[in-house]
Amino acid sequence: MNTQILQFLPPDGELLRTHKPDLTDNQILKAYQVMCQTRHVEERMLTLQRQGAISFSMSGLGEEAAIVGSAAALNMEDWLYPQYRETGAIFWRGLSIQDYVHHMFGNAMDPSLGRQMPNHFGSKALNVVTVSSTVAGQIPHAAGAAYAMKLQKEPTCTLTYFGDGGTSEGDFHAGLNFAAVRKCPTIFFCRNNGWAISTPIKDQYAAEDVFSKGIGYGIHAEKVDGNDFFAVYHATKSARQRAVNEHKPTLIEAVTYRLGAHSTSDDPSAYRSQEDVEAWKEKCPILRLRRYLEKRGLWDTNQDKAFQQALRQETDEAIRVARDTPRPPLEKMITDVFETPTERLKEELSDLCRK
Ligand SMILES: Cc1ncc(C[n+]2csc(CCOP(=O)(O)OP(=O)(O)O)c2C)c(N)n1
Repeated sequence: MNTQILQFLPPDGELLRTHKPDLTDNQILKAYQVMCQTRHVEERMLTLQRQGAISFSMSGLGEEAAIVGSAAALNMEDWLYPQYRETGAIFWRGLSIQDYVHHMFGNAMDPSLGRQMPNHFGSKALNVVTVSSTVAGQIPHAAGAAYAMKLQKEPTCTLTYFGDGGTSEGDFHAGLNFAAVRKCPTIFFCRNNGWAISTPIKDQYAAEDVFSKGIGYGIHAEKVDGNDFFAVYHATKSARQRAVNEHKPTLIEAVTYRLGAHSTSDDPSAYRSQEDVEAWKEKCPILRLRRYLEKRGLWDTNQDKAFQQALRQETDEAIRVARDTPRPPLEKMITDVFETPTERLKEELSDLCRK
């Protein structure tokens, strides 16, 4: 068992000389831009929640390399089963800022018509299965869908995201065991960000790490620096090949840190020290990739300023449009649940409409 953590890009942005990324410069630039877009949009959502414009938000602050690096290593035909923190993955696949903001407002342009909480995104067109709040529930779904892909001889795989907290759920163990025994083309991607709301990893599991649990199930498993875009990309790309060519699942543990609160309903100052947070800020995945791009002459301060400015404008406009978009009609609350709404549901709706 290799307990080494895979790292190619240290915080100074000097890529290991022996590592040759299997990516074009344009793909690396796109990844950087998607990571910046994710951070900017999620920060704006937090502000909107504080203003009372949206009800709730969560972010992948500090985890952008783990999220975008893994999404970038897949093909568009592969399916993603996110947890809720993976806005960057759906942005990588092409969801527009406008569509994301409509969803966060839960307005008439939100595909789930406001019936889901914000951050419960998904897209049929982009093969991203809608987020559901139940921690780890997506893990067996991803294993099962991958099994179906294998039976149908599709050259695709599934990737499911979850946090360190998710590994304590029965669904994690059921999903890994099923995938190992049935040889499912699945990638289990754990964002080990140190916390499950206020529970630190030392109270979450007694093992040294998460990836070793995969070994116990007979699954190829490895641990990567989750703030290193190249390490995450490389591990996920190899996992994809193993999944599609050999029908073997992989567990990847991406070691990172949740820099923000768990959600807008949380205050982390009640349970963790600011020093830890500051120490992890030094390892910022976005800054690290930007240093790399600058060293290679692929990006500079002026380009960054112009890019951030355009990002602000696009987000401002998306927010303006989402604010002006009407709410979904009330009766939509009871559609898409049963083929024909039950009498009880109709009664409840008419009570609501009278109020
Ligand atoms: C089955 C279940 N139990 C509890 C919760 C409440 N809950 C929501 S998120 C969360 C923490 C999850 O932590 P982790 O899996 O580490 O992911 P992270 O939020 O750190 O990304 C909990 C306990 C839930 N949604 N579902």
